[in-house]
Amino acid sequence: MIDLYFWPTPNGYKASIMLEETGFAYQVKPINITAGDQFAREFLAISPNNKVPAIVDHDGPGGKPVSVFESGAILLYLAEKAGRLISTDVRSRIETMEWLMFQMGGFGPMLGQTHHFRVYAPEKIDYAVKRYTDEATRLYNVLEKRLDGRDYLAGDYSIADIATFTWVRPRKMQGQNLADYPNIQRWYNTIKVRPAVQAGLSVMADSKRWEAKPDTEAWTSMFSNAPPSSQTEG
Ligand SMILES: N[C@@H](CCC(=O)N[C@@H](CS)C(=O)NCC(=O)O)C(=O)O
Repeated sequence: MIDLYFWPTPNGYKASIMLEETGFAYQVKPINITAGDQFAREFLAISPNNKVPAIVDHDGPGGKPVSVFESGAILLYLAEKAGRLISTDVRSRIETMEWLMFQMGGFGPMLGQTHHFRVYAPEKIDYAVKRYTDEATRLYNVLEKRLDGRDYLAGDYSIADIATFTWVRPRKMQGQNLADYPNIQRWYNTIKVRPAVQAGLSVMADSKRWEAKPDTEAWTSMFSNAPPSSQTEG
């Protein structure tokens, strides 16, 4: 059994989709990042950067429990455990790693900042909105070019596609429209209808918060690097 420490966000969905794709038994442990759960001592012992997702695999290496934080590390761990969604051929594997790292180091973090300055920032800073919207457009163009004449980012459907797909979903928050990117649109529509993707996206669907304007407590919890006062009082 795998415990999935989760909240329904783009990074969280990478892990839920991957667990559905691989078919490992898992149970969801909600970490409400809008209420400060990510700062709880027990969660920090598993995820020291106070972020979801994280997993605990009770049947880890040697049959002993192991915890994994960082969505890219979780994808790699589960792909290796399952022997699926990453190639064993060295050259194909390098390509999967390249596009996974592109997502982890650029596509995700930059788009996260785009969300922040376009949607969540308490004041509108035109420079930041333009800077990050332009960067989002640049990254989408990199993706569009890569998908020209290719079904997936690196050979067959892989963890690189899962990681990137979940960040294309909130594209409206990034000022992006798939009509401008025909290759991304084709790729996105193919992945979207996979039963495991649909199942992964339905985990905690009722608690979806990332497209809404957070209230003051949620904003404090997510963006001030400290739990909201309701978690610290008493
Ligand atoms: N690099 C990390 C980023 C994870 C991340 O940013 N998680 C967000 C939700 S998408 C979070 O937990 N935020 C809570 C916080 O920063 O306090 C990963 O890919 O796992």
